[in-house]
Amino acid sequence: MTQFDMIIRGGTVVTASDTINCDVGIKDEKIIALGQTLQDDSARIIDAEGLLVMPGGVDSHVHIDQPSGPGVVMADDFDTGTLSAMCGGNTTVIPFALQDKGQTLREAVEIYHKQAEGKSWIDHSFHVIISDPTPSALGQELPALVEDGYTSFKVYMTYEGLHLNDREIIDLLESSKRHGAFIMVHAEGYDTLRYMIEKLEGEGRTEPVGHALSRPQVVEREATHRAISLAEFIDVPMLLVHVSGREPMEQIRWAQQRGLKIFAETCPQYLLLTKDDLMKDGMEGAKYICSPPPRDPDSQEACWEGLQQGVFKIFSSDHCPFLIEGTSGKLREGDKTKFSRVANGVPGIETRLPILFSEGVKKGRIDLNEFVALGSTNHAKLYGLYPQKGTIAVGSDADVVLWDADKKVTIRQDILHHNCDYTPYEGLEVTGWPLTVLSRGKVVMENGEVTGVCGHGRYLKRNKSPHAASQ
Ligand code: DUC
Ligand code: ZN
Ligand code: ZN
Repeated sequence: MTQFDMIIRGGTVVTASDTINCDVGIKDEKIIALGQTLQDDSARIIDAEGLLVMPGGVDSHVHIDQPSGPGVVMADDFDTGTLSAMCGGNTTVIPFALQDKGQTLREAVEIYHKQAEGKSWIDHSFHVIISDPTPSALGQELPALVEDGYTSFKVYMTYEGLHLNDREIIDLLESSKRHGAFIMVHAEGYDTLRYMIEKLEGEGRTEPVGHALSRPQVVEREATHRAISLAEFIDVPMLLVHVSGREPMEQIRWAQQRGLKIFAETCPQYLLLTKDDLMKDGMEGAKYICSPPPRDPDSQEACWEGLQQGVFKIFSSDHCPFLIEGTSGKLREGDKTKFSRVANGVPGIETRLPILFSEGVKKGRIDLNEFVALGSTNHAKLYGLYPQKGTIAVGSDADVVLWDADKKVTIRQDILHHNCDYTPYEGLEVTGWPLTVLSRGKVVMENGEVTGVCGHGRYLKRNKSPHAASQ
């Protein structure tokens, strides 16, 4: 019997805490040894000389095959979405299962399981979005789902038909505290937003930039503060998703400095895009419509500060892909589509890690270990997947990315594997790119060539978050 199936030889192993030169020994889907010169004549040797050897990325905020309004279809299903994730150096994704009003939470997750079945290239799990917090959803279904490994739930404070009011959020927080669920919040206030949309549309401002004008930072700041206050009121941890700017970031920092267990995430679009992108000619600006909207250079700087200072624990893509061409995507009413009816979201599952590496590590804003923490380890820790996922350690799944830190790539739509028809980062030059990816010990991408198979990915039941309330 061979000791190892595979040895990754001669690379620089980077985890969230250490950078060491060693080999990685893999057997039966797991990492079983880290050592100076591992020997096994019959093992496959992967030469990692000159490369970084890191845990595969964990993208804990992605939308795949999620219904998004009448006639609107997401561009990626589990096949293309997870393929694109894999080619961007990821080995785990956590998409959302959205509960429609009138649906049980269990019915919602079952729909997404069916959509993912046999179609995932890499491992996946699900967060559940609660839009109908009935007594049975909160009293019976939520605890049963937590027991079954669905341990995180997202709430919208924002959209017609999906948003929860304060009392409903309080009830959800209370239930999550009792059952150890971890709550994620989309913090943009429904009422402030409705007011702004009606006002702008009444003035005839229906073009794409109206999206940014309708959601100034105060809309996000107010809701962020309110969400934090409700978490404090019930005494329960909370994570604010896709934080876009200085004002909400400062609310989160304030809460953390007061000792509250408030966690937060930011995303590539808030480092690289601004409101000016939504002002591009004609309907071009619709490509950049996402919520919250991209803001300004000061907010970009604030998001970097948040990443550097630990205000943001995770960096996710919020991949939410809609076609720009045709009428099943962003522009469902063609060039006449009002900003409030443009499908909301940008693609970015494949470009997340290269952007963080190039703009972060290569430009000296974060170090290699912070890169691994923000792109992989902290996601696994927050959402109950660690140490199975998110690190290179004996006993962890052999989910590994071999990264060329010096490879220069110009991001272009035609090099990406998603099914969207554009990238918001067209023409961006990055340094650093994933070359080879292993998912549970299987080489699924080698020197940039896809070698995996659709259907290799498995569903992951998760533990309760170690940060969730009393368990
Ligand atoms: N919220 C998200 O998390 N993603 C896309 C759009 C939205 O509102
Ligand atoms: Zn959201
Ligand atoms: Zn999202």
